Amino acid sequence: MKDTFYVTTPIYYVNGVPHIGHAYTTVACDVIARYHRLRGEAVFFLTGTDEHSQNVARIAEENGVSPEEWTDRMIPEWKRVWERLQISYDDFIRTSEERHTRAAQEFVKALYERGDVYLGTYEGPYCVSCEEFKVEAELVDGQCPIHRRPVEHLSEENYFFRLSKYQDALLRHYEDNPDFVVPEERRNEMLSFIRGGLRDLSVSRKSVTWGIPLPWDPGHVIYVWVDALLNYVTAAGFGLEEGRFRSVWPADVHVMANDIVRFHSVIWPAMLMAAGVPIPRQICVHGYMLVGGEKMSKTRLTGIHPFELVDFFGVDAYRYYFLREITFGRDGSFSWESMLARYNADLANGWGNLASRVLAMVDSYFDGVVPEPGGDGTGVLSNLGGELVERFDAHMTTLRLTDAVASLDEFVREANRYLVEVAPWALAKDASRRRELEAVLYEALEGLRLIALLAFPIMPEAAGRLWEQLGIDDRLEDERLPEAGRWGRLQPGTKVRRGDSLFPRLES
Ligand code: ME8
Repeated sequence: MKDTFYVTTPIYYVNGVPHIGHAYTTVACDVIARYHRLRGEAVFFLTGTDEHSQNVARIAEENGVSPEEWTDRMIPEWKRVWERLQISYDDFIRTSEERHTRAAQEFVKALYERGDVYLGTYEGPYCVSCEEFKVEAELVDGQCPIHRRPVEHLSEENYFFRLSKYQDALLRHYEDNPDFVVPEERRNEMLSFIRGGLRDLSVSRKSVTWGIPLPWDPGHVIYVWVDALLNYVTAAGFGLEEGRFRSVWPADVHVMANDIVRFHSVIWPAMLMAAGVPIPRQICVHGYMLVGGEKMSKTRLTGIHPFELVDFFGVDAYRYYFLREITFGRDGSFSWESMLARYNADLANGWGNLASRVLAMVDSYFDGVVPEPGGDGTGVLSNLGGELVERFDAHMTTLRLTDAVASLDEFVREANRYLVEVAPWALAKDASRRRELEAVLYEALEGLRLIALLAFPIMPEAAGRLWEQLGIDDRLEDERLPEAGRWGRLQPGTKVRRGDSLFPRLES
């Protein structure tokens, strides 16, 4: 029985190193995975690499090594970036691994045996950068509209998948599952694409040798996109570990940018239908990271390496910035200026300042010991905190990641405003108002506890440091919602530990 929340990134081509576009998807998936763990769910978070691409074969050749050597050399580069960005993937699949190649062969063989794969000839344009069969009408001046590079003209024997046969079944699936593709604009695009009529799809290449051979006709290799999509089932144990496969599949959400949504929301579900395997629950599409108004890309050498930013801003700010600044689902640009401005305004002045002023007051007014809460339980922050936990959960579970992050940031602002309003520093001067002072600082500390808890999926290191400063014995990674989200769990008498500022101000 399915009992595991399963989230995936695309598996990336390893013809280069990651840029902030790849990291955007991967960080988003990590936040989703971490949040579901916080809710106490079993989670399977998968990422990996797509290795059988002609682009990989070419760059290997240019560098005078075999594709295998090239990919072996690139994998540590990718893993190094994910490690530094605190990506908590549960598995990293490489399509060159035997567990993948064997199960992928099983899958295509099943389609062949069911009569959904037949031999034919493909004639037409092909973009190697997209690894995609194109139609003439899509081309701009004979070039791929996405990569602005000349296409190849292929004429070769291919095996075809009867994609056209699944047109009606796909339309029905979209109707029965209105949230299958989000956001809605993307769903509508895919619906009109399907309604426009589906052509059968080449699923093998004869003139290519870098790939997985077709089991019944090893003169062909599996078309790289079919090979790649299958990673989502092969990593879940398809064909090899049936018990595990049943507990994990179908995937809850495949996350990606708009460039590859057609593969995921048309071809992939049709392949699964043909094989009699359940369809993933959701395809979630985010926008492009733009450079000079165009999609940042490896091919066009406009990629920025994540470390260029992490070295200056730190990992937490990096993760926070992109989710907060670029509305999840929309295109957006990065700039140093906006990142610096947001860092200082939100994180240094907002989050960092809240934590340091509250902890400093607890230190000086209560010797660093968490005071007793107010008796009436009607504090401003306790009400807001309850709402926050609910709102945050609703946003996260519907993948409105920017709204989730923004709601937390808004709570930080409210907390800072509250402190200015009640002015505990003034209360502290009046001995008769000691009880009020206690209640206010308890509210503020408990607010900080909620902030650390909900920020944990987004900024794991900073949240951990804040948690430690609050002096809570239980480990943050062991906390579970909804219990941990209830107001008032911070124990009076706990000794806080003032530490370094969470987000020191940065100058350009
Ligand atoms: O397409 N903005 O791999 P890929 C936002 N191997 N996201 C971006 C981006 C940008 N400028 N550039 C890349 C492939 N991405 C296939 C996938 S999956 C079965 C096979 C992210 O290395 C985004 O998630 O070209 C996009 O969909 C993906 O990287 C494409 O990665």
